[in-house]
Amino acid sequence: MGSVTVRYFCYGCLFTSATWTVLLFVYFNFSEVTQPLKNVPVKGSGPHGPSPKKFYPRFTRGPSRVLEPQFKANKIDDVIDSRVEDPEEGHLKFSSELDDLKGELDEYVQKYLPGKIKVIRNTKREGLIRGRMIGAAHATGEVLVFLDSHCEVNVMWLQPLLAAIREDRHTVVCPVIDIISADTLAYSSSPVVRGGFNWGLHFKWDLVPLSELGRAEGATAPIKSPTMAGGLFAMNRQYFHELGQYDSGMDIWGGENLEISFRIWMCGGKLFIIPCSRVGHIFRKRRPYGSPEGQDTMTHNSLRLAHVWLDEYKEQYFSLRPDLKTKSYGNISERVELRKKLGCKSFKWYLDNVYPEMQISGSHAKPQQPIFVNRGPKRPKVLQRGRLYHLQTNKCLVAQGRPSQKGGLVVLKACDYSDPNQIWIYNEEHELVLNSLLCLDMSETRSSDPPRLMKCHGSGGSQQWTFGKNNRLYQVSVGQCLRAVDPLGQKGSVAMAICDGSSSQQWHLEG
Ligand SMILES: *[C@@H]1O[C@H](CO)[C@@H](O)[C@H](O)[C@H]1NC(C)=O
Ligand SMILES: [Mn+2]
Repeated sequence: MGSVTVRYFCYGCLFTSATWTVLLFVYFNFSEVTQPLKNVPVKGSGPHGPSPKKFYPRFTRGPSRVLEPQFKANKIDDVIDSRVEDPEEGHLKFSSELDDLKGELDEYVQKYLPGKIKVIRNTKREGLIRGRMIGAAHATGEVLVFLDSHCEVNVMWLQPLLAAIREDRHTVVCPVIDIISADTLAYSSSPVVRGGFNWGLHFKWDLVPLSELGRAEGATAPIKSPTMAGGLFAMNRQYFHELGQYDSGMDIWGGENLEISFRIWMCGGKLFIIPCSRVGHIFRKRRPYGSPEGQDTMTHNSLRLAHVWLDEYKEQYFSLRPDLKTKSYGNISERVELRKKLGCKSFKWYLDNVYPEMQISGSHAKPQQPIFVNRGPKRPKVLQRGRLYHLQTNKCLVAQGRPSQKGGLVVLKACDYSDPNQIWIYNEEHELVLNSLLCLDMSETRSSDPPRLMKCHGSGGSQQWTFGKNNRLYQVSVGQCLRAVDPLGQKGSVAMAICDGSSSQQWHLEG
């Protein structure tokens, strides 16, 4: 079964925009043929030499159950959380589209994957969290692979994941999540980043610390990741159950990815991103579905996880969201019990050992934590200096007001080659510093805001930018690219957007 099958299946699911799909793959037998990865740059082919070639074990089920050779890959259990449409909300047409899909999906599965795929439909909307638990309950294979519905797997994506799990069954693994454009479905590679979070309990991407990269295996080594993005991962099925699956008190969407990440690390497991495994994913511009009665399920879920897992550090969350201190979050006694039963470590242990980069304020602050200390006495080395030129509009990125004004916006204006206020410095910390004064900064808690000029804090995250393929300017913590909002207009506004390689997202730092 090739990625084509998965692709059309996934497109089908995506088409409804209202279903969450969990695909549980159980693969029995694989070839070891290596194929070039679609559209993925060969990492490590630069100054460090070519990547070492990796070989993966054959995954067979052992002598008790030998499969015919033509039976390549195979069994997909699948769960669809079909949304219950409310005619009063005007979804009637939508609902009929969904019914069409149901028929088509069933037909497709019967025709092309007979006996290999199980479609399980929920009778009411459960949301992705309970949806996955229901799927896992039906699965029979050794490994669960969860993929969002809007994914397309790359070649040789699964073996690297399975190999890591085979080595240690308490290892949970994520592929590198490549980008599929929501508009054109074009596939492009992502930089290798890892998962973090901020005290608003939002997931964010971080650059991988150098200490994680310099191993013998080089670019192919698993990357320890403090958190996972949530939609794509694989783990041993029994381990998933032992570890307490998900918190069934969480609703629909949000926060479950941090909850399971903390639980994995704190309760004796490990979480890795496997750079040799690549899966494309459509980063949607917005979530195409709401929650029942419009509740803020992200907040409800985050509150639950804060009360179960964060110990004294939940104050960090509440200091950002004081309104939530007294908000109810349902009954968490089962999850607290689970934490005890599994003998999990403290959140302090997690912060010290898994995510020491996390900034902590207030009474739990680490001793030497003033924000500039981690930069050390020396200034970061300048890598490049020049104007930040926008190719499509022929304009330069400059401060809207004075370049020394903290919190000021940046806009596109006519380039002036004699104006020092248009000169950016790009340094080894991946900061973009305008006129040697302020850093281009992306709010981590309000990622819909445009970037602003802020005091350089030297702790990465919101101020880390990388230049990548197609001249894109990538913001690490929000995982998005800088673009001109209205390239033909006069205002010159810029904003962050899903990276799609379009001309509005092309930049050049020129000296
Ligand atoms: C919370 O749930 C547990 C079992 O899951 C139950 O024993 C307990 O009574 C519940 N507490 C409240 C306040 O409802
Ligand atoms: Mn997704």
